[in-house]
Amino acid sequence: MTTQAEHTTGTSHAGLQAWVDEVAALTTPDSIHWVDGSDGEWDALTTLLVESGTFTRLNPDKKPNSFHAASDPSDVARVEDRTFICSEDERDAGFTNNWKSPADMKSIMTDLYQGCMTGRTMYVIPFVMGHIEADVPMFGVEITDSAYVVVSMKIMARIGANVLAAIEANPDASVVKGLHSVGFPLTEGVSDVAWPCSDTKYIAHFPETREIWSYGSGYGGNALLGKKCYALRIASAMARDDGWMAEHMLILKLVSPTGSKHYIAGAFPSACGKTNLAMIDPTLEGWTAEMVGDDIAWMRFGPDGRLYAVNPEFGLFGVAPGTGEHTNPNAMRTVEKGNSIFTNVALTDDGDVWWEDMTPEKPAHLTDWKGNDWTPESGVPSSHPNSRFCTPAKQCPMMADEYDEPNGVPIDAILFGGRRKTTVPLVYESRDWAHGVFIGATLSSETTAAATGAVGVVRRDPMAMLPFIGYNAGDYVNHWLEIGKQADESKLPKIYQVNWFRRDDEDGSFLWPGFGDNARVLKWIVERLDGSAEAVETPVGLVPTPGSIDTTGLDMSEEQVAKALAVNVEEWREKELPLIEEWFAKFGDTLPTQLADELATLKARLESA
Ligand code: SAT
Ligand code: MN
Repeated sequence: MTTQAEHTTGTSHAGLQAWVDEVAALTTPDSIHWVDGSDGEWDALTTLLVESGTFTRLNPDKKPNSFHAASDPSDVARVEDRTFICSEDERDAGFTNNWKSPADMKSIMTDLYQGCMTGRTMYVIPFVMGHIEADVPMFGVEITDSAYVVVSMKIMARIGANVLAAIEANPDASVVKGLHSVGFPLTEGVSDVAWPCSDTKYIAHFPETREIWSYGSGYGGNALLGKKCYALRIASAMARDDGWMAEHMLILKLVSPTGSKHYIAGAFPSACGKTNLAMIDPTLEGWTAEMVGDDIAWMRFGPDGRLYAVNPEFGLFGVAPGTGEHTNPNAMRTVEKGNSIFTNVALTDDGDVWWEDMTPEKPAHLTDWKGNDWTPESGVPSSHPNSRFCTPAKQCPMMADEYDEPNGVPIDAILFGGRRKTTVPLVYESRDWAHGVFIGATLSSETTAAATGAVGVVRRDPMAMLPFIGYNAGDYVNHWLEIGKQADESKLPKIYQVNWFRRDDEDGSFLWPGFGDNARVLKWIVERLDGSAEAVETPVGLVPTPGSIDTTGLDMSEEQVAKALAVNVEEWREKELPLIEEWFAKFGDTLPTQLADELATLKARLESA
């Protein structure tokens, strides 16, 4: 038996110890701290972060055991142009990723890492994504020089001494190694700042050796290496090799009035209401929803031939602005329980946090995310549009018990959703798995004001994985097709496209109320799975008959529902097809023929319609 005390000094796992020693020799920290994940450690580190000015402790009567952080204004989001897939062969990174050879990237970054932890503590965080009791526990170790990262990782992943003990007990288990530095050494004469970071940033992934090297940023997706870097980019490459799927999906449990349970996974690009759907409060009498996951789903075949999904995360890292009582009461209940970190939101005068649309009425005075006085007349948002709450998933009042199932829940349906003003119906069903893969591979969304660049431009985002596919995008969509071939089609989830955001051509208003009323669409899907709901064949897929969507209690005519469901053949033929052709051309010879065939089928169906 190893004890916790031993863990603070090192590990009996020779390979791991050697790597930690090697990193310490390169980065020259003042001290090394093996993270045990205890509450005492959390107290010590959060106190340290308050003393160093990174954290402001919130009023415990408002948010117990919770903290506010303001980042450097330049370090507020994932940096896609600084994110690299460093496969040996450039082809394996594909057209959706930046690429550098592992040798070149390691040479550049080794120079940056040289002495980069001078004056700092190097933390070693053992973690597991998913359950430690899973058939295949997915271990990782992150080395970081940021205490903010350590405490955020305690919320977002299962970390600590018991994980290290499990790694030591399985010396042959694969362990993803992540190295992170904020890139701000405290050399002679340099004093620390509240949010250390560097203008030089690299987020590098080495899929063949299952390593992640991150430098220069303290922001979530760049620095909490268990999340997008491991659970999506590296895991997608592992999943390709081992016949499973690592996807950017929520997992929802839906219970009907008769008590039947269905599990639904859904992929949505950012700003399409994924978190709100994960925490949906159905407006339909007798229907309840519970959350299993809000961002990432790992799906593997179970012994019964069905696909089982687990949420590999331990916390929620949600966009704060727009989250409020009316849009997502469950998220509000989750953060109110405390034990949370809020980054780049505003502070209220009584030591609480506020962000845009949290409450209909704006507070009279705030300290904004940049530390300036703020009033409703200031004319600028109080919080950064990508400001975040980081909160324990288990605090969510609608968390499903099945979240604790080590091998996950059987998925009945997969949704692909985007934000489209026109063309794409409220919901339609794919004819079969390959057609569903085509729908996912051509998933699109209009850009929003939340990101830089033109607003309202249709951008393709395959399976909502565009920034997260850890290998060649053509191989990735082909892997989806291969998964379908491994299984008995009747056991595979059915695939649906949804679009809550379609507008009326005439007055520009939304054709569908959205939010809790999306449960009406989920109900139709569940009834399709059970074989009771009606659908009509169209060239794009199976669309509900307007009467088969339950509008009880909604002030909506059947004619309006029909508008939301309409397939405009001419619009598809003249506008959508050329966009899909343009998109598929980017895959070059990596486009699977089966998807080229699906496109030809769609074209033929539209032409004969
Ligand atoms: O930016 S993060 O990767 O931390 C979160 C997200 O994009 O969903
Ligand atoms: Mn996400």
